Amino acid sequence: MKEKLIDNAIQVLERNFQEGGFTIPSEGLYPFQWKWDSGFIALGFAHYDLKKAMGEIETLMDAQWENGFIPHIVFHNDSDSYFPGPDFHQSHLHPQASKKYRSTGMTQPPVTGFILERLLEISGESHEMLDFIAKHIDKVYHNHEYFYTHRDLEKNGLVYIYHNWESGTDNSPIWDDIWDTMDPPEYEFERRDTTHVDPAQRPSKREYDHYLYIIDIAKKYNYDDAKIAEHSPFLVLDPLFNAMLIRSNEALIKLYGRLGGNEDKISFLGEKQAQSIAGLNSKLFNEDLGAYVHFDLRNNKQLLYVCSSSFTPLYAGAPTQEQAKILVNTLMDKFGDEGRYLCASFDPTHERFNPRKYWRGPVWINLNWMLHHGLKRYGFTDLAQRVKNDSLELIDNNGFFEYFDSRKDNPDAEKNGYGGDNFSWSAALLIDFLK
Ligand code: 2M8
Repeated sequence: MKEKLIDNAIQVLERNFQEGGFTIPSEGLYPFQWKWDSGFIALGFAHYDLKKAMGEIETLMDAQWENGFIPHIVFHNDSDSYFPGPDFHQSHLHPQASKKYRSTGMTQPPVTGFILERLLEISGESHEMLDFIAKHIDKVYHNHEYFYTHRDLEKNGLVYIYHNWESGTDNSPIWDDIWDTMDPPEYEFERRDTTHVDPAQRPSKREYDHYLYIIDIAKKYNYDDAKIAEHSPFLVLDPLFNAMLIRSNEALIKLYGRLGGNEDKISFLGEKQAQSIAGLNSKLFNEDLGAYVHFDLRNNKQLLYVCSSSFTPLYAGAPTQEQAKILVNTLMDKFGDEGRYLCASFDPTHERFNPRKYWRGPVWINLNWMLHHGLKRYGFTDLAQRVKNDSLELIDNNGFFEYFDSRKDNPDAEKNGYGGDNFSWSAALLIDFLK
């Protein structure tokens, strides 16, 4: 079973690999390069083709802006199978945007630091990979500097996101509270995603109006961070996004140590790291819920929901051992029923849970990968193994889907796989799980 699954996963990655040296998440549905997808995809390649793994990171970093920002989509190529494309996003409005590539003017979770660390491990600490890291690490550092300079409004080490697409968890029920504070215009546009995927598994038209309106506000201010912070109705501290930054800081510190020199950078990262961990634990940990939650900066309140992002600080080593125990209790109470695969993307005991709809309930393999490593880090070995086994079983039974129904006995469909098929990070992370 293992070898067959790996072969099939390799086929998915090879099929999604593009001539320009980057990889799309899924044919038709996502025809460009996405930032955090690209990191996970590189891990899959690294197990059998180091050159492709390096190329994946290189093509992403090539689109970095002068201010250190890395966009969430790089439009290396043209395609009319996706909306909104480059003409809507208009990244050129920002004076420091890449002159070489069109992109979006928003970002995604900063995974690249820890991806570099894992690439080095997978390569068996090869000289080739170490040289590659030496060539690119300053760009990742510059990206972290960008976050701490422009996105840390309260100077407590926590960086904000201004759009739900920056979170990666696009239509999480958590954002419903923010949509309630907005009344965007009714946009006229042609949806493309719903020509590839059953609309029941995708966000609604009205949700898209909100997504587009926030981009229009950002464009009005030429993607200026300070103006966005002043005017965006969506301004959130996300535990997943900040956990990724913390985990990547840790990786950069380790990698700089390995390369030698760079004491100034190590000390900057070390200082920020301590602040970010303290910020996460004081501002985003909710004792009553026993989990990390999101914080709505615009309306100055915690958003009181538990979702798979709530557990990602484990991967970053941010919680104390005591907090880690609390998190595991919450995970088992709400998500851990034996009749379910781990880990639903939103609290299955909550009325807003939807087992089939995108980020409103289904299981995602990248979140499971982080949860697995986070649980292992804190010594919850059996539970970590369960998360891994569940991920493998879902893929083995259904294929390399984008997301999966958490119900083992699913009355709604013959299969548990939803969204895009032949999805790159599901394939890449399966390889990393199995190798
Ligand atoms: C999904 O997001 C895009 C917008 O960025 C979309 O729905 O059009 C999310 O799952 C996101 O996390 C992911 O990076 C992207 C590509 O796989 O698709």
